[in-house]
Amino acid sequence: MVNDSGWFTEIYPQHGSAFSFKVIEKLAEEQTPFQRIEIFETEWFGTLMVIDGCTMVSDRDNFLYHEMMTHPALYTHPRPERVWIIGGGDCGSLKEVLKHPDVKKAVQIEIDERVTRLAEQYFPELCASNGDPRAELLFIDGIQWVKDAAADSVDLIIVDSTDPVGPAEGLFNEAFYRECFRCLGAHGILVQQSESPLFHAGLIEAMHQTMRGAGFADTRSLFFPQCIYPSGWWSATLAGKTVLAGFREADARAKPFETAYYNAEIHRAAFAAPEFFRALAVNP
Ligand code: AG3
Repeated sequence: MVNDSGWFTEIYPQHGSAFSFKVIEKLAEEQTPFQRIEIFETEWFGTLMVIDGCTMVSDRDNFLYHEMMTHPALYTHPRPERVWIIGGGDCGSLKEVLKHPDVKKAVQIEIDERVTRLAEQYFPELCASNGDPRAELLFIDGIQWVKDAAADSVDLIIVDSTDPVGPAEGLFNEAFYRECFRCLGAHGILVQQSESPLFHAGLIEAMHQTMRGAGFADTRSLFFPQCIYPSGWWSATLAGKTVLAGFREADARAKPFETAYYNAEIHRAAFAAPEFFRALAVNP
């Protein structure tokens, strides 16, 4: 909602706080069968996509999220060739995945085609690699896709979803994680956006337990700043079929592509858990 002075605010009612953007103009608004999508031109953050009142991507800071949702997991896996992105309709994660020359196939499974069509129009930079012959864009239910897929058919599954309410709710439970586990190859990794370490520590802890309950041998969270999301501090959680300690550090140091945030030092630092997480058995 934009107020009379031209500010869009996402309110976090359970946490007595909010984040606002000075809006220049509303560029688009659409109710799809799944959700309400709005696109704003803002004063400093550039173009902003909002879904059901929640901020999704801005031109200015999406690099943080998209780089940290992809490169740490890609450099943790010994040889990631087959990648699925569940959700991620703005194509920002897809673009980062395709920067890895080892990736042979990247399938984006987004339930709402309108997210991608609006991203193509208003976030052309994020969609710049969509024509890559290794990329495939599907507009179907990711939960069903994973259920129908064969065992050992993917190396890395990236769950780039909205908050765990509405269409994304079914992406945060043991049944879904079990299907992911089944589809992953020997050193397979699942990485999922896991909300704010400050606001949603309980959710992160539950994710670790549920992922392990689904059969994963190891789970680990990583942390990064994201000022447009609740609390300004965000996380992603990895679940591995094998131990997740360590990464292909030499490869990360010699990465053959540009990033704005990710590098080998950031990779290492991102997995350091805050002291208050010790009691939660996250990153033991
Ligand atoms: N996915 C994470 C969005 C969660 C933000 N939550 C909120 N604003 N309440 C973003 C999709 C980027 N590809």
